[in-house]
Amino acid sequence: MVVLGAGPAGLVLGNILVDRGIDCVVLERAERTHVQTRARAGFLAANTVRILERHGLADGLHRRGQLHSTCEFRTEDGRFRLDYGGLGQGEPHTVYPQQDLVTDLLTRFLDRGGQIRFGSEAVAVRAADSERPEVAVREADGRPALWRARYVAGCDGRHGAARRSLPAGTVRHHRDHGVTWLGLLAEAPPSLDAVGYAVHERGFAGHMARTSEVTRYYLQCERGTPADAWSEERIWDELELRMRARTYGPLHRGRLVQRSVVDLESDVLEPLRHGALFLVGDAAGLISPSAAKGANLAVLEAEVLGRALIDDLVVGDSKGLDAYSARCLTHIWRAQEFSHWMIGLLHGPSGADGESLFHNSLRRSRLTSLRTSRSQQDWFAEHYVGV
Ligand code: RFL
Repeated sequence: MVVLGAGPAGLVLGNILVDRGIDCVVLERAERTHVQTRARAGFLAANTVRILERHGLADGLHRRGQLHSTCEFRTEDGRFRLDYGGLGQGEPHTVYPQQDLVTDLLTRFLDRGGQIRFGSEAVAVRAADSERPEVAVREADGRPALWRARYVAGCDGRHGAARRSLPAGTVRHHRDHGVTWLGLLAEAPPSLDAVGYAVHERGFAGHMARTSEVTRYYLQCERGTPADAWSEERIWDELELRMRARTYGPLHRGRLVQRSVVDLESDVLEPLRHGALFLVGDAAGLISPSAAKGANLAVLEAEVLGRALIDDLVVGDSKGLDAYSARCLTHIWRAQEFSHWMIGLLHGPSGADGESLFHNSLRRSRLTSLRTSRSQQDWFAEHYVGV
């Protein structure tokens, strides 16, 4: 088995396979330190935690992760909180930085005897109609190599080789939501004990705890804004303005240690299987970070594929592999639908024309429903924490 990419998808899959004695190599383009320090996600759904527990991969998150179950909306109509951990299915998030999870998964994979080659970049995958699939690789020293395996898992993200190697006729559903966020990581403790969503006429601002010393913030900006366009002071001033710090209290400021520009985009590829090649995680579909679903879907899909591969390779039952694409697409589309709904909840056009006014009034009405309707709150909680 060849797995492309050592992100959450590739490493969960690799762990599930080596744990059952299936020969598996992970090819990773980047160096180990890069993989272990890349800060991205942080909110793990309850089902993600259960999957990781089932495969003996949850020790670190239980030791160092924090349960999180409240979000706060700040809008032109005031603020309200939802204790979503007590609504819907009654499940909290576990906040655990993605780079810590990846480090745990990597350590466990190597302990279990898994093989990983850092600095090995997959260049092309020939698996769609081949009996003996091949992965062409550029090794760390620049030399070409060829890996052959029964199956290939494309867990190499949105810019990986798996996506580039798909046969003509693969369908790509795509949406550019027309919204851009500046993603920020601050060396500062969280400023509120909740996920903060600020809806403001100047644009969205978000606050998400990562650890007791690190907080992620998002600031909606114009499309095309370079990551370094704003000074730190301007960013903090703008965050405080949109989060209405004068009314609700100042933010804990700190050094901004990471900035990235995120154009909110979603896509889903269909099908997720092409002969012996399976797409998993961001390689299968990209989901905007508005509802924090990407890493959770990656873990879920890795488990679905891992179990199906075990059935096929150990017991000779290929039904799970045949059903992989349809099964995952059902989960992916539910997450996409909620994520899309969140984008509509948190952003509105800035103009004063009739269409913008109409859209913003709908958004306010949606927030009012969320504030006042118990059934709407249960629906929100179930989809917010669920994958
Ligand atoms: P990854 O994590 O991108 O890993 C892919 C790996 O493949 C390697 N690679 C290759 N290796 C070999 N050959 C090639 N040709 C290769 N090309 C690439 C890469 O180096 C990398 O190591 O994909 P994976 O495993 O599918 O995991 C997906 C998640 O990382 C992603 O969905 C999340 O980070 C999304 N996301 C969030 N998801 C959540 O569930 N909760 C969150 O709170 C959350 N916050 C976020 C996020 C994504 C963000 N970014 C990227 C915009 C916050 C941010 C800012």
